[in-house]
Amino acid sequence: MSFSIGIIGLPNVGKSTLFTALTKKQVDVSNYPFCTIEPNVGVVAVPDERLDKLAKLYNSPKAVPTAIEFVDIAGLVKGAAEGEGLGNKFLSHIREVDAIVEVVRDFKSDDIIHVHGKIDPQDDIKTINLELILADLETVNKRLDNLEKQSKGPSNKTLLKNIEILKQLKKILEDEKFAINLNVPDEDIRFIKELTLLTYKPILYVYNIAESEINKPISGAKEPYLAICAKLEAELTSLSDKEIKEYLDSAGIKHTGLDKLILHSYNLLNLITFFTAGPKEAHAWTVAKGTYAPQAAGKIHTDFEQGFIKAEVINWADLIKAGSEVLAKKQGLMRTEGKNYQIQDGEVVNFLFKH
Ligand SMILES: Nc1nc2c(ncn2[C@@H]2O[C@H](COP(=O)(O)OP(=O)(O)OP(=O)(O)O)[C@@H](O)[C@H]2O)c(=O)[nH]1
Ligand SMILES: [Mg+2]
Repeated sequence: MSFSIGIIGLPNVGKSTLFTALTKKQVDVSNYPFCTIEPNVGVVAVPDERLDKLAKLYNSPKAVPTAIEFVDIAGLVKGAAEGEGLGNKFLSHIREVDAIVEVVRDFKSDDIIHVHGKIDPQDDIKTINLELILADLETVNKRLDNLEKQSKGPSNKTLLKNIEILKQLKKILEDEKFAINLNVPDEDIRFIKELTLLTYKPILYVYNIAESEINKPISGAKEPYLAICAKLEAELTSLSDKEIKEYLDSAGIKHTGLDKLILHSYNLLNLITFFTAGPKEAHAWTVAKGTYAPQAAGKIHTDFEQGFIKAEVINWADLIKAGSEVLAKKQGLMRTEGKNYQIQDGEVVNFLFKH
């Protein structure tokens, strides 16, 4: 299983330009057996300097980064929720992703048509977000109808509670707010997640700006956001690593816009990264926050989960500071944890299991 980010926005705003730039950073997919490879899906490595440092420490010839999928979704137009443009088909593509990157155009060009005839990113965001809200409202109304019919039968506590949640969601959406704004106890989140609402997904706004505007703050931008020049990023991907480094140094920045986009997107998903490292390879793995040690082991191999005995765990920075695993053990920095331990972000783990 890998996590996916859908790139959405009005037509002609630079989604495919960004996507194509991202696909230049495609990982070697043979390391990621569960990835779906379709033309509009790009599997991209998540840059992580912790992994690079661990690979160095262990002299691992290979470093396998964790990866996320980006999905290039066709442009959305006003009225999509009623089937305008590619309409529902396109909305169903968004339903399948774990988080959304919403691209808005903030660059001027007489050659490239803007569907609304003017450059107004805030207004574009309103248009798109309203379509997402309307699509969700339809989902909620359908489900509500359905459950209300069922509630005419023998009464059932869960059913009544779910109807109540749907009514609250309906109210929020009718106020043109996102479903994510609804506060419910943890136990009810599952029901809401099953509805696969578009406005319950984490979202990042990407302002596609002109190259000349880079480093200028955007006033009134919708949070959380990132400003990127898609065209420049696309050009950068054809440079060598050395040339990119020179460019970054001369511009006085640490990461390319594309790397920032990948990192921000990864962070949106609320995941953690843990590492395994040895003489063959250093490997970064992704799991949801709160994952227990055996399930984290299962991410590597199902046998690891079934035969799980214990895990030796150390924070990556402590390990680097100690200088080696042996020295870390001597200093008592490596802990042994059992099946009720939740793996934390940045930990290096040795799983011990019986065959
Ligand atoms: N000047 C400039 N042009 C850009 C930039 N980003 C994209 N473009 C141009 O805008 C046009 C549309 O870009 P695409 O990436 O195809 O847009 P899209 O959002 O995928 O469009 P649809 O797939 O039709 O929804 C292309 O001609 C791009 O070269 C930019 O940052 N600056
Ligand atoms: Mg496109």
